[in-house]
Amino acid sequence: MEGFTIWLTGPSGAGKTVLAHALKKKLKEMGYKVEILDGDVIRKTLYPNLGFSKEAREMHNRIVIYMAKLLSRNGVIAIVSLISPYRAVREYARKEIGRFIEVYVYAPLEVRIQRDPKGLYKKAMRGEIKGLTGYDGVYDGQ
Ligand code: GGZ
Repeated sequence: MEGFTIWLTGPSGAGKTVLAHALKKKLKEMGYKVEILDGDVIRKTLYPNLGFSKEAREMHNRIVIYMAKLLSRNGVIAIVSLISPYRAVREYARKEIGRFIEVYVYAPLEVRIQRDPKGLYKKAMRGEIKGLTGYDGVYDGQ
């Protein structure tokens, strides 16, 4: 069978990674080949010091698009878990990958602040990090 890409986008702490793993489990049980492309994991593995400027995010997102494209056209379901805050980049992903489902994963700010597994919202509120998507960083909606 042909593969496809499920693109999970949305702010930090919305639940993309948890959803990606639940989806993977379900799809594997159904007999599909599945890979998760997680933005945070790819960053840590390939370029841990990249940062979060618009240029850095766009370059990183394009690398993930390329990976998803290769997997999708080789019979794998690629589940992408990536903030991917720029609509233009998500549109480029749709065009490049072709077989593509975009899912906006959302949880209200108070829930994200409550979850805050890495303490990023706390850091953003203290002004220790800037541009946290979902707090003071941009997210281009649908
Ligand atoms: C956004 C940040 C930031 C800032 C650290 N802004 O939710 P997480 O913690 O576990 O995953 C996020 C990860 C970057 O994710 P992506 O590669 O998906 O982002 S993007 O598509 O925008 O390139 C988050 C953490 O890094 N993190 N500082 N300022 N996310």
